[in-house]
Amino acid sequence: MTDDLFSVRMRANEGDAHVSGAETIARRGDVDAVASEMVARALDHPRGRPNDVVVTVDRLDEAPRRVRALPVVTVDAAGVATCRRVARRLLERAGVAPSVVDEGIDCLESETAERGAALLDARDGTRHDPAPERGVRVSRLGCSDAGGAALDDALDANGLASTRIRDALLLATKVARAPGTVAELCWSDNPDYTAGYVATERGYYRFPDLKPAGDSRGGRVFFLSPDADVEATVDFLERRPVLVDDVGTFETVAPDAVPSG
Ligand code: WAQ
Ligand code: MG
Repeated sequence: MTDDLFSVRMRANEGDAHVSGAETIARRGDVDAVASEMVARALDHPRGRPNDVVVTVDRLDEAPRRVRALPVVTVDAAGVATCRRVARRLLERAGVAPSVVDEGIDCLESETAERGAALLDARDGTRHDPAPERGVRVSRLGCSDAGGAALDDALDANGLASTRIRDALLLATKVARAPGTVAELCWSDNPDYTAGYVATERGYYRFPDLKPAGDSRGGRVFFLSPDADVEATVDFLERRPVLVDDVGTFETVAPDAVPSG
């Protein structure tokens, strides 16, 4: 089985600037179609006209870990202030110090578009990613056939059928399962997409408005436990293959129902 599975990764640049990237795990017979679809999307990306699209295909050298997708909780809140207040509560509950939540938000609001995520120590905010101008790019993640079908059905049944949400849930699931991570904060750099999420081992908490419409700043921050082995965390995120093979629960909750403490 492993023999037949490949990591497929794409990154596109315009000059030195990152435009887009994508990654999945595909069976040998699907690699060609998956790779050409990634190239087509890269060439037609709203963020820029890449002069450079790199696709990397490599056979997995170990069997993927199989995991269940995080439970999805949509927080029924409106407005950036309310959404950020509840998001902050979740991050603090997961062990992120209040000042480090602010630092995480600053990372997402910085003007430079990174291709990966910032790694911050949850207690003191030390920045741990080896190349902060690039961030850490999570790779080698996908779904099994059964997991992908179950996920698509569940997303559809809950009014969440979207490649963007699907990809984000897969990524957040791998990050939450990584050794040393305690939480993730994300919103898109697409100016029209204001939703974002906080993910912890307990769930993928979606918020409709984590940033104002029209803002083209966004990104990802992974908060690390103070005792994390950073090298092991980065190795897991970049190199250890993970397949989602089952779905979790889906629910919508009022902001006041989101647990704190
Ligand atoms: N590894 C690390 N960081 C990444 C990766 C990756 N594989 N892919 C993207 N990023 C970082 C990078 O800095 C991007 O600029 C940033 O995240 C945003 O990426 O449930 O669409 O693809 O409705 O714009 C949240 C979905 C969507 C909320 C997030 O992110 C919901 C999204 P985008
Ligand atoms: Mg973890």
